[in-house]
This record gives sequence, C-alpha cells and structure tokens, in this order.
Amino acid sequence: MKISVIGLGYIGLPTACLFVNAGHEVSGVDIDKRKITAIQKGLVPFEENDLQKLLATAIQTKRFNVGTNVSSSDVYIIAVPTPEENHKADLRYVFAALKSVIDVMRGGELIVIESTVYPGACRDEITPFLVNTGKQFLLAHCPERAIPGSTLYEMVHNDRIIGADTKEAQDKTKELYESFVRGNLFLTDTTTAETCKVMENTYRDVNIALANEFAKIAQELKINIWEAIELANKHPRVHIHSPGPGVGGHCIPVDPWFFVGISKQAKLIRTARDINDGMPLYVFNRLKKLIRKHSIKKPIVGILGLSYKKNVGDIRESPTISMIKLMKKNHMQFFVHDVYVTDDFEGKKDIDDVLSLSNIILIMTDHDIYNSIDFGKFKNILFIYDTRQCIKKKIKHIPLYALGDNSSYENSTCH
Ligand code: SAJ
Repeated sequence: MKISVIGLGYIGLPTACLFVNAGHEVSGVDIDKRKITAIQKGLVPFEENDLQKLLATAIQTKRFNVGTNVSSSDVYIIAVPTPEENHKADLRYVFAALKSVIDVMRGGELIVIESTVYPGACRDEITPFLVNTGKQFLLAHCPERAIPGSTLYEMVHNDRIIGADTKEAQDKTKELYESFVRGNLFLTDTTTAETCKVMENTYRDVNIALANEFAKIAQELKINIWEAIELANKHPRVHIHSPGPGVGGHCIPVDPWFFVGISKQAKLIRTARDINDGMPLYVFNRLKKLIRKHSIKKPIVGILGLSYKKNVGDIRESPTISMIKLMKKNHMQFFVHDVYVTDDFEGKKDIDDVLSLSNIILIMTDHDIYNSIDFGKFKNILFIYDTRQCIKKKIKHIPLYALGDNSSYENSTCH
C-alpha cells in the first residue's frame, strides 16, 4: 500500500518508519525544509529512544521517501500539530494538510487524522469540508497514545481506538494499523474516538492537579506528601499521581482545554488546568521564602532540568520555562542544566558549572542522573529545593527541602 504521512514530528516520523518496516511504501511530508534535509540524511530532528536506528533501517529499504509535497497515495495520515487557541483546538494545520491531500486525491482514498482534535471535529468540521470538495473519501480518526521516551514500544504494543463513521472506513483503517500494531484495535465512531483521546489526557491532568493540591495541603499540615501518597496508594483502588512543579509537554496542558472550549460543563477540568498552570508560581514563592529563611543576600539559583519530564529532551510547555520567566521578572540570577536538551538556552551550563557557580539548587526535572550527584562536595550550595522527590540519598551539610513537605532534611534522607 502507498501511504503518505503528513507531519514528520514526534508522532508522524515514528509512525511513518513503522509503516515502512511493515512493508508499505511511505512518503513522508513536512513543510519544514530543514527537517526534511535532516531526515534525508538519516538524522532524527529530536530525541526518541531507538528511532534513529529505525529511521536508518527505513531509509535502507528504499520504500521511504521524504519531501515537502504530498503525492498521490492510497492512504493519507495527518499528524500535524493542533495547538490550543482561546481554549479551542486550532485546526489550521489540519486543514492545510487536508487541502494538499485533496489536490492529489483520485477519489475514494482513506484519510486518517492522527492529530488530537476536539470532540466533534471530524463530524462537524472535517467531514463537511471534505464533502464540499466533491471528492469521494473515507475518513477515520486514530489518535496515538504513545508516551515520549517509549514512543516506538507504545506505538506497537498499546491498544488503539479507531473512530470512523462508516463500516468501510473502520475496516480499512483496522487493516492498515494491523500491519504494525500488536495491541488490540477497537472500533467506534469518530466523535467517541476523539472524546477518548481528550479524556485520557484530561484524566491525567485532573489527577496531577489533585496530587498538587494534596501537596499544598500537606505543606500546611506539616507532613510529608510523598510519604502520605505512598501509604494512601497501598489502598487497592487508589492511585494518587505525583505532585510536581507543573505539567508540561505538548499534550496534557493542551488537550483538556478542548473540553473547556466546547462545553460549559467542564468545570473540574478547568480548575485542574488552573491548579497545574499555577504550580511554577507556587514553587517560586516557596523558593523566595526559603531564600529569606536562609538570609541569602545574593541568590544564584542552579536549576536542574529544563525538559518537561524525566529523561527526555523536549522542552515544550516545560514548567522550567515558566520558572525562568518568573526569575527574570524578579531579577534573580540563575543557571540551568539539562543533558537531554541539545539546543542552546539562556543560562545553560554543564552540570559542574551549575553546581559550583550556584548557591541554591532547584530541581525541576527528575532526570535519573541527578540522583547520583554528590551534592555534599559543593560547599557553596546553601540549600536544595527538590520539587520531584528526585534525591533519595543523604546529603551532608546541605538542607534539603521537598515540594509538599514543610520540613528540611538536614544531614538525613529525604523520604
Ligand atoms: N506529571 C506530574 N505528575 C505525574 C505524572 C506526570 O507532574 O504523576 C507531569 C510530568 O512531569 C510532565 C507532565 O505531567 O510535565 C506530562 O507528562 P506525562 O508523562 O504524564 O505525559 P506526556 O505528555 O509525556 O504523554 C501523555 C500521555 N498520556 C497519558 O498518559 C494519558 C501519552 O500516553 C499520550 O500519548 C501523550 O500525552 C499525547 O501525545 O497525547
């Protein structure tokens, strides 16, 4: 089968490679010429485990071509961004992609929207648009569920939902994805599939907001939230998420707004968004209090972790970016370290420089490597504020503070 994948980002590129691997002829399309040049040279323009190897194999097959123009195919897969604009999913890139597809369609081909769209988008906007073109088409929504860092494994092994409003489109899409997905494929209509995808990320956002609220309450109660969560999670039907300095990435802070944009009922969802978006400021205010407590006249904050979560290099919507904005607004000096982020960033330094030039350490991302740092060697560090329960070892001579815990663990283990 000839497949065009439009949008070669975090989802489109691995999807395209998996289809090549499954024996299809794939044409990858992106508007970004630099990205195309990199992919042609076999370089993945972002970090993702094992993708580099899979791309090299895909190129070797000679069944993978990339370029900026869409060519006539049997299937068109749309994997372009859908940013949030005024609490609505901005579908401008989806429609731009659809227009380029329409231009080369013979009629009757399958179009699969993988991009996350608001519930009702296929039925109320995309289908009428396609009908208006006068071309015959089959339409499906098949949202991805893969987690950055394990994208390839999850794309192959996760169960997947296929939404289509005709049996023919459902069956064709199932047959297509069966070529590489080992998880189950469940069939439904487009609006249910769209709703599932947005619900999944909203579920996580609301649960993280609950954990963050618990952390703030624990701080007032003078107990340790991490211990309390660990114990509460011993209940067989309780799974409290982890508090943190905010929710980043391109999905979880974005998708819940799609419900807010379409329904006045989305009150809890909205509150959760506000709680999570407010976490960098909450952390910053506590940091200021700790600076006062330690009477530090010239604070220099060494921020560990720029990416939005552990062991990845993606900085989209990262809480650290919000933290840096707050520091700049308050004229606070800072350095930042992240071994996974390859691009330059203001204040970015090697780990040894950050540790030796700062008098405060603020851990924003729990990269595994931070767990093995011997902080005790750095006599210049006056305290550490760990927002992720990253440090689990004893630190001699340095007070250690945790998010959701009012006590300092001097010379002891932060549990
Ligand atoms: N976070 C917390 N506490 C937690 C869990 C996460 O503060 O208990 C924070 C993380 O540090 C990060 C943010 O939330 O800043 C999001 O990270 P994540 O690991 O929860 O999710 P993503 O954005 O990397 O991937 C999510 C996944 N969705 C769900 O788990 C429901 C993934 O399966 C989706 O495919 C992806 O969004 C997407 O593309 O939609």
